[in-house]
Amino acid sequence: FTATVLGLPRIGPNRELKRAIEAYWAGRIDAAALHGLAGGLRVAQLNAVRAAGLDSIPVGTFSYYDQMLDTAVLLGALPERVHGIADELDRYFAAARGTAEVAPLEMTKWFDTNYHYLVPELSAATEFSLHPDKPLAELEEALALGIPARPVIIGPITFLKLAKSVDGSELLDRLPDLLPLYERLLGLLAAAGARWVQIDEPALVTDLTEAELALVHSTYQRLAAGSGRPDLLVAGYFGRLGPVLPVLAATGVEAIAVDLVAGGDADVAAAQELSGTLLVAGVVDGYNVWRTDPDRALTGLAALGAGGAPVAVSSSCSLLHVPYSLAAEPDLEPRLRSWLAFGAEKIAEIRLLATVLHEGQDAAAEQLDIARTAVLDRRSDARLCDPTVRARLAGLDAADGRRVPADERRRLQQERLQLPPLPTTTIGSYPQTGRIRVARAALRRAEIDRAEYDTRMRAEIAEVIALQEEIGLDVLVHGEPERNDMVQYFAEQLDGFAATANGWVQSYGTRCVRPPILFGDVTRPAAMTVDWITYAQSLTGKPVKGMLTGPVTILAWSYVRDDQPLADTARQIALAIRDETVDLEAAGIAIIQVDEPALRELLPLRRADQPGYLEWAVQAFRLATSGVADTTQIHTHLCYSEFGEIIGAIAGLDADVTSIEAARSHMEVLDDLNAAGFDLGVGPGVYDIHSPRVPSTEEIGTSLALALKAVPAERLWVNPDCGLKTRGTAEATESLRNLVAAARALR
Ligand code: THG
Ligand code: ZN
Repeated sequence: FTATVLGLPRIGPNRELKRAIEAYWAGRIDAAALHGLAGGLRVAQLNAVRAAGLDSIPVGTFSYYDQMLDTAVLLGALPERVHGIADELDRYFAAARGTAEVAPLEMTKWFDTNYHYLVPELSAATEFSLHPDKPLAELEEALALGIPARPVIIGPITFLKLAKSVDGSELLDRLPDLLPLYERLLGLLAAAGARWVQIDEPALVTDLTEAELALVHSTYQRLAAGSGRPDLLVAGYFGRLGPVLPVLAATGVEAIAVDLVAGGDADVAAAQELSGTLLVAGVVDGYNVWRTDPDRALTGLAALGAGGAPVAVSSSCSLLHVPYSLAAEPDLEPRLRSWLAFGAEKIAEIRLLATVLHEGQDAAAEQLDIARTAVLDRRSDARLCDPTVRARLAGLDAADGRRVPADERRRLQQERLQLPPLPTTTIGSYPQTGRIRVARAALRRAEIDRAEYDTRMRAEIAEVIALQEEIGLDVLVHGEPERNDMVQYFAEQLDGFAATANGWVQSYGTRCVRPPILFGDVTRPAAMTVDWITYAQSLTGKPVKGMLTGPVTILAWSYVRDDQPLADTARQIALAIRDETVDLEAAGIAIIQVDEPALRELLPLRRADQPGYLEWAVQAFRLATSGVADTTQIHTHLCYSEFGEIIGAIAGLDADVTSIEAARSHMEVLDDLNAAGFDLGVGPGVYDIHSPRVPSTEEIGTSLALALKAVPAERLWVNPDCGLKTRGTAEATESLRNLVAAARALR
């Protein structure tokens, strides 16, 4: 084949699948209706993709929730606790999101993307068994339409490396038990009519030991040796394959997908040694929204195949990570729009590049010309280079990221704030009430004006402030009723960002986000949060925290520009946040929180690349937070992660107080922080807000006592694990009452 993509989006062009699944959960539609809608979406998509000219089309990247969960089902590896649920679909959703009786699988980040997968739980005792109904059915569905279908499955090495070992056993030791199942599956798919099967092995772009490399070799040699199998395409993506590329090529697999976007040209030299393997060249970025520069792509394609290997044109990774189509964005500013390619447009780019590669430039001269013009036009737009920001950044020196030593700040801040020992606070958001959603919808439909909306949000803030005073918290928040998404909210107010109307991508399960597009130099035309925070502060004598999102998180949750280093973009955002902290301070706000929940997320996959990232990420945070006086207290909040690899960076942030997810790890993170020399204020989350259960005062007291073994009282804060946005008001209130009671008892 000559033109393909590694995977397709699945939520539906208008999030139809999300809505149908949520309707099924709510009991509003039955399983047959859900299956019918899902099948309709798949068939429409397959026909559209074929019409766009791809000659090999991935099937099986559709999912009701997540592809790792699908693989666990395929291999008979759902946890024992859901086995009792008789209905297959309900069992699947129970593993995904839990029920009143059973806990769900954990969820974590899919490599360095903003997608989250469900983590299979495996042990030495897991008995694997093959359940191939889904891949077979989706293959048959596509073949019946005459689609050149290529089933996609997650490979055994990635599956085992990404699963969690519940008994501490080495999961790669289970390869010999899995491989016969993969062999059988390949045979079944071939017998059902699959010419090709794609085996996804993104784990192969991470650092592998020699022993793991040897496993890659033996695994794929074995799968390639089977008879009655389809041709095999092994796909590594999100980075360079490095030493894996020659190893894979020597196994006899027919094709290897190489990511020329995230991996750059790192794999090109090794690819030039090959002549008998089809190289599926990921030259169209599957994780970003920019139109592909055709000349760069063609250069990459030519270099890759220079050794004589056949080359097919592809996306760098699955199109899961980009919105369906620009067709749903008629109102985007036309100039910006001309620089973009979403899913459908990327498929057209791939078709174009494959045509030019095989038939020459004359075969598509007009389209090539349009693409070139757009790429040049983007480079020439003045919004991509704001001399004022550039000059300001050039004029910074190391002192701009530094504050006086932490214990001196602590003394000055305590003098000003007069907080009790073990101060209590919350992370920022309060439950998003029905009233808030109604008001937001009414504003969108222009049923109310901005002034009325602001009045209603102020009423919410007043209520949240009164509630916190009544509960007896020490440091208050305004509750963030006016914010949709903590990144989108700032992107809407900063120059250099554009928002989409319908650019939804799956974050996990049925949850979607609409990442803003960061296209130009970032500037802050006006203060963004000062009115809301000062209003909240006017209602109380207690300190109200200013609430901002940090530069790294804004980057991680946006589509970022690819024409300059991420570090440079981060510093521009940092300056905008810095200006906001200075304005908040001038308005009398004594505590400002700058959240960086995504600090871990952008961590490069390979160790060699990690120190460089952590260096600029920490510098950006310090630039954002060091413009205030020593008497102003900077807080940050981190969540969603294992902090192991970034613990040193957390200390490097130099925030006066860090609130951090800790409840589920039983405060272990505090020992790690101590080991890294961390001596600042810390608020380990004392209960898990992801669960609707109300923690008792005793339970919170026990957590606090545990925390006090690791952290002296003068540095310890008391707070929940994360924001309260997703909780109900009643349970949040009761939990916070217990939290305050536990802190008071300990004082
Ligand atoms: N914002 C952005 N990215 C994120 C998060 C975020 N990535 C990581 C993490 N948080 C993902 N978590 C969520 C949690 C909830 C939702 C999405 C991602 C969610 N979405 C609504 C839905 O799909 O129904 C849509 C929200 C809306 O209408 O704006 O609930 O916080 N950028
Ligand atoms: Zn959090």
